[in-house]
Amino acid sequence: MRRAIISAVGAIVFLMGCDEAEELAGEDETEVAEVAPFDEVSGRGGECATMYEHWHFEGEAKRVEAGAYVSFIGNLWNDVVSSVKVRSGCVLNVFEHADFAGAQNSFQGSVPFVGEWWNDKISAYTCDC
Ligand SMILES: [Ca+2]
Repeated sequence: MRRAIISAVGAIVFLMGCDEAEELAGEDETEVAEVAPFDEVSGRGGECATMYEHWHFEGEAKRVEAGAYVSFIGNLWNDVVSSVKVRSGCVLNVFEHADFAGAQNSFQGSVPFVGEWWNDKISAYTCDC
């Protein structure tokens, strides 16, 4: 009888250990980045920039190819962009309205916030390296 009790306690301790391990595993980030980060050293990938839904490069990400000439960003992304990362040596030109109309601005480097005025306004863009 005593042996059975000891075994039961041992099993409970073992199970608690498993739960703890599962909890730790559950803390892993499950989000998978849709856009590979720039390789600043090799400059590989042909990316010119990445645009983000939220400031500080959060939310959905949209990859911009070098040489992009996009007169309309698309319904999903229209008036959405809040931060951008532009590859070293490249320039992202943005426009307030479709067909490169309205206000115009250029971004270089890492821009954690495009600014109060440009926030959720970009509708067209070009990107050159
Ligand atoms: Ca707009």
